[in-house]
Amino acid sequence: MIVLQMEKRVEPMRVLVTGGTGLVGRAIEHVVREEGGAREGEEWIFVSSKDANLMDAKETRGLFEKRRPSHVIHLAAMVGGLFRNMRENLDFWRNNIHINDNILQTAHEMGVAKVVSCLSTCIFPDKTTYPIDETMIHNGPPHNSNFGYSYAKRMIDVQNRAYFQQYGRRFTAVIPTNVFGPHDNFNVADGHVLPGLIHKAYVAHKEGTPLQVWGSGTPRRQFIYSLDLARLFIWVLREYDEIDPIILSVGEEDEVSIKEAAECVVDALGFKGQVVFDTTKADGQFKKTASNAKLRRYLPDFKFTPFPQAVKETCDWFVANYKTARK
Ligand code: NAP
Ligand code: GFB
Repeated sequence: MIVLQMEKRVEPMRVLVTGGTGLVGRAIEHVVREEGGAREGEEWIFVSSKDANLMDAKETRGLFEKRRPSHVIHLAAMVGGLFRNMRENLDFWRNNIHINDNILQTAHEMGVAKVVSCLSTCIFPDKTTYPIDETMIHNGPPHNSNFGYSYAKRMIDVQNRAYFQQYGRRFTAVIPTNVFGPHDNFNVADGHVLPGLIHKAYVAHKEGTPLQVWGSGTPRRQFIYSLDLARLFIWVLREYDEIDPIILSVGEEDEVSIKEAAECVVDALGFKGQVVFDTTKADGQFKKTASNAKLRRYLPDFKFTPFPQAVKETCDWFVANYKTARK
């Protein structure tokens, strides 16, 4: 474990949040703007691909020269659910490798004090013991459904260690489990399971048709509410001084089956129709149970939003923003 006891920064941070218009970025913006997540004099800048295509080194450099961040929360990525990953492994690899290398190398060249990047619990070895912890990232090949995305994400950890070893750079990463919440990608073909089920249940309710849950419903997942992740992300930026990554997830005991997650969506939307399981569709990884013991050692009292409440808030947001939601 590499722990840096650096003197805490005196002048206020100027934080660049890449991927600032996505699910996680919008949650961090909400916490910063509405929950007093920012401190006196700090500047928080939330950017999207409209500000710079981060797959392009020149555009990345231009963004950093314009914004001159002291800190970076790096979220920007090509992101998708199981089915998009199964279709586009090469693009997930290439796009994310370019984005990540441009961000880290530019942050190094521009003397950024700290970068916090984003891995995922789906990048761990497929054949593994449980619960998974931070030491196991490179212990074997990831699940075949998303090897492109997984290997690209694992390289962030390799790069973080290399920038520290060669230049002493404070580049670290968090490892969120499945995230959901307002501003999610509700596109059924490309998105993740919870926004997909919310979108499908909403349409089924309107059309009086059955809700189609893909797969057997038996796989298990730990879901973290985007607003909880955002609160933890801001703590990591301010207080976490390790180069090694940290898992940000609810506990193993909060893991639910896809069937139970679907039932939660059905309750939240008041769906009364039939629920059917399309077992011709893939199940993906059966489980990727992660331990949050390291997080608990730092933050023993952090309270996660109860899953049913988080699902209800997400459903209410989707219904209220149906016209403009990504779908
Ligand atoms: P998202 O909703 O799909 O948002 C992706 C963000 O990245 C958007 O702001 C997008 O901007 C930006 N982006 C994509 N390609 C870009 C490019 N070439 N140049 C500049 N910006 C680009 O993703 P998310 O769910 O918030 O994920 C955020 C981070 O969390 C990602 O690193 C992801 O791997 C990680 N993560 C997500 C989950 C999950 O379940 N969602 C789980 C674990 C880890 P545009 O809108 O302009 O394209
Ligand atoms: O969120 P998800 O697409 O990705 O969940 P993963 C897939 C699981 O949910 C499978 C079932 O068991 C699917 O059969 N499922 C049921 C559905 N109905 C649906 C639906 O309408 N849409 C979707 N998408 N699934 C991803 C990785 O794995 O985890 C990504 O592939 C990413 O790289 C993400 O890291 C966090 O949880 O299986």
